[in-house]
Amino acid sequence: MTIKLYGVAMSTCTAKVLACLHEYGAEFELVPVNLQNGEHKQPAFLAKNPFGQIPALEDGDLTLFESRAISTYVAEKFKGSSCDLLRSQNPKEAALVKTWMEVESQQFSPAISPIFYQSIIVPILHGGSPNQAIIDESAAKLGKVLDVYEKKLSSSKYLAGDFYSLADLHHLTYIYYLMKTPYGKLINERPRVKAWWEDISSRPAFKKVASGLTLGDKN
Ligand code: GS8
Repeated sequence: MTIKLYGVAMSTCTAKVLACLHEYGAEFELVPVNLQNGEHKQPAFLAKNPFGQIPALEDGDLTLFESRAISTYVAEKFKGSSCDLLRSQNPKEAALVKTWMEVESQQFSPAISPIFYQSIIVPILHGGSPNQAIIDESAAKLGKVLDVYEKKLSSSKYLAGDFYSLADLHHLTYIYYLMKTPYGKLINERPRVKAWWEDISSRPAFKKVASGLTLGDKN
């Protein structure tokens, strides 16, 4: 039975899972959810994610939500085929992957998501003006997180070691959108972070996804 991913290609969280599915060459169907008409708040979708947010995944009788948990499931399910983004054969590497996945979720994401929301979502979807105070505070926080990354990336090519992992992959979609804003300088002014970004964003699996990340593009 084909995996069904419910979401939209331009959403950061959906695209994160799409990048993971493409890394494994997994067969799946992307089932669009109409956020404009509130489909994600209707009972049929709430049965998949009671918090009413995309993405959700169905694999046979399994229903999952939370993009990081979904991508972890995908990586577990398909491991051993072409790649192993969780490094499950090596407990130490696997622990480092989990550590940096937590860093993405607990440090990086809370700092970058308000910049994304204020710079891209507020003007486009709500027709409003970005709150510069929120952006400035978040940019300062993100800069501190990226200073840690800059140091880490001087001792290894990727975050968890000298191998691409789910920890790196989870950063892709937010940074992709950040690079469309003036705050892309936070990446560009840190040479190792910049080189890491250029490397991870050039992977064929992500290129397939990046073309769908169209929020903020001029029509
Ligand atoms: C966040 C999901 C989320 O914010 C995850 O899956 O990682 N921690 C969760 N989804 C947003 C779209 S962001 O791509 C969403 O569904 N927004 C609509 C809403 O909240 O009503």
